[in-house]
Amino acid sequence: MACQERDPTERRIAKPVSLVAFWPVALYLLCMLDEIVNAVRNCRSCVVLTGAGISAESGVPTFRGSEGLWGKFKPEELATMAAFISNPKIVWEWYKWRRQVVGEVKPNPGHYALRDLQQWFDQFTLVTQNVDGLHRAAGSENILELHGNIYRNKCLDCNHQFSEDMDIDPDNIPSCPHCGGKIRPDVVWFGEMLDAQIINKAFSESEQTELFFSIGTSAIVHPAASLPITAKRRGATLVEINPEMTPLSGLADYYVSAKSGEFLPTLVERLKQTSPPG
Ligand code: BV8
Ligand code: ZN
Repeated sequence: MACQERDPTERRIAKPVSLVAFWPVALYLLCMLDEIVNAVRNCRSCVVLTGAGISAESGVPTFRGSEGLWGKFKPEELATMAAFISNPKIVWEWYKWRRQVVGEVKPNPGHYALRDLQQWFDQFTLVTQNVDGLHRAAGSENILELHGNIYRNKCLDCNHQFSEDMDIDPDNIPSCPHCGGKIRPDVVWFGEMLDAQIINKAFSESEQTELFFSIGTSAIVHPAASLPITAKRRGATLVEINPEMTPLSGLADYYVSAKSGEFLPTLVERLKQTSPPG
């Protein structure tokens, strides 16, 4: 369902540059910014999908960036049941390393801007692929964590949930007191189904939303990558924010090649200037 006032056939692309050297492009970016401000003002509902990119400026390695590798392993190789069955020690060492990294960082201005953006909408849903918990730490509400949360633990066999402050020793992985199964991180591994309630909610919101932001995701991992496509097919205005183009960029009404920690605060600032919420 599209917002008023936007010509659906028109697609706009903006590249941030230093204002001095390329004022025409900067002007272009400002126009783009104002059009996105208009879209926000004319829409009552919004879904935001985030990926590792929104946490990059907090110091959390992305998956596909060069720093996404852990030792010689690709995330897709470690974040699987097969890897855990064949080598639970190395998988737990990876998750302990990531818990430590995430435990030492703070949300960045991109996370806080999304917390604030919520107030311009009657219906706002924040859907994240990230397991780092930084959206919640920034104070966002109504978050759908599609792929789980790195701090939580559960039993491999009976799915019993265990408290977050369980300290796991990869050399001596604790067993479930209920069924004896091994304790694993409560995240969704490749090849595993997502929580039906969470993914169904994400799709139903994406089917009804007027505005959809895809932020800091390479838009490759499914079913998450299908959410913006579903929204666009239902007539929503699609905005993508990513310094690099993705398979989604061709479909976006507005592709903003920018860092989320820089563009989102600018957007919220502009909204505060032009149309205070409420
Ligand atoms: C499933 C939790 C049923 C664990 C994760 C259809 C087609 C093809 C394949 C499939 C398909 N359906 C299912 C599959 C298989 C698979 C899949 O999609 N594979 C991919 C690799 C093709 N999907 C699954 O297995 C899913 N389960 O479908 O079950 C089923 C099962 C079997 C077969 C059929 C159906 C489960 C997927 C969830 C896996 N778990 N994470 C953990 O974290 O340890 S996925 C994990 O990787 C993340 O959660 C995230 O989803 C993904 C990484 O993607 P991004 O977050 O986008 O990060 P990435 O590094 O790739 O990109 C970062 C982007 O940010 C870049 O574009 C960069 O330019 C940008 N950026 C950088 N800096 C900034 C920035 N942007 C803005 N600002 C900045 N400063
Ligand atoms: Zn158990």
